[in-house]
Amino acid sequence: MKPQLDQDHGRHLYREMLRIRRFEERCVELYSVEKIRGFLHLYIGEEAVAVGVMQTLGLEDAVVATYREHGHALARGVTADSIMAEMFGKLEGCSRGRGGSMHLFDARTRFYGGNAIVGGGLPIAVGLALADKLQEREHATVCFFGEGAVAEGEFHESLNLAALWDLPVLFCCENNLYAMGTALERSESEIELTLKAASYEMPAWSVDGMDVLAVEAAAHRAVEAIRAGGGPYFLEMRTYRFRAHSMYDPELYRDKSEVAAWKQRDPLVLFERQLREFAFIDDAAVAAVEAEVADEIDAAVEFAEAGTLEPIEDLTRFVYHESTP
Ligand SMILES: Cc1ncc(C[n+]2csc(CCOP(=O)(O)OP(=O)(O)O)c2C)c(N)n1
Repeated sequence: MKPQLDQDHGRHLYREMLRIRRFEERCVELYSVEKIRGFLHLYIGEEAVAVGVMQTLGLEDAVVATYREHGHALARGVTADSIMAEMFGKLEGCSRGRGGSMHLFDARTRFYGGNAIVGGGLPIAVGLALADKLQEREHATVCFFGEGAVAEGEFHESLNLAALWDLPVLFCCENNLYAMGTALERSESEIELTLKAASYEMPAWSVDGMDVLAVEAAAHRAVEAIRAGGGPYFLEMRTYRFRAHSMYDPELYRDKSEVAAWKQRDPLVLFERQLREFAFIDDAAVAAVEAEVADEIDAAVEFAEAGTLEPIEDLTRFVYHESTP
């Protein structure tokens, strides 16, 4: 973490969070007119986590995420064009239109999904980190997953092997309190997630996931230690999703008042307030970022609209391995 936040970096963080927020708001509109179909899990409310963590990574590091991954992909540098085209199921999408919202993938930025299986990304992250370690590359792998994944065997197997083999991986648990409609305390006997990680002998701490600077500072500390050969780290990001689990969810498991209380801690609003206090932004600067982000998203939608659907002859392509250049 930089000792002092400077204006450029502050504006960059704000802009990155805003890109995710506005991108997903547009996705909701496009979903309602059936331009985007299938599942759509929104990250709105959790933007500070992906943006804060991503600041600590270099291009050679790897990222693994879940099905709620539009924000991670955008913050990682996958272009809005290729993500939107993927949402539309177009060939120009980052997964060739075959993955859709839950399976964004981009080898160029070492973004290894977009994984629809709860907990499924953890063993992938361990494998990537193992490959880096065996090939003596000083890279880190960051794995994002929800707190619902801690109930899966893959969580325990992955943490165990990562610790046993001292692998360079950051387990980043996005604890938004609910796995679909199930509150953490209804599925776990131990709800202090850092204790679970500590039981595998790895450093673990909890972070305010609504505060982008706190996230960045914690991730920076962990990633530096990982790069220095410190083995795996675990961070619990305490966050909240403002929207439904997916597009259809009556949200009977939580009170409206709880949602409203968390919205008081909206990461974008909190950070904007902070930036204004530091005199790093003003109304004109906010308007300029909004306009810039709106242009980027308009262009992405145009790009996706103009994209191509996969020809029917390609239906059975990639069923078996096929090399890509
Ligand atoms: C192995 C597996 N079991 C069940 C599901 C169905 N499912 C999809 S999302 C979800 C909830 C996961 O919650 P969490 O891991 O906390 O992530 P969040 O959605 O809160 O980001 C479940 C149970 C699945 N996709 N994979």
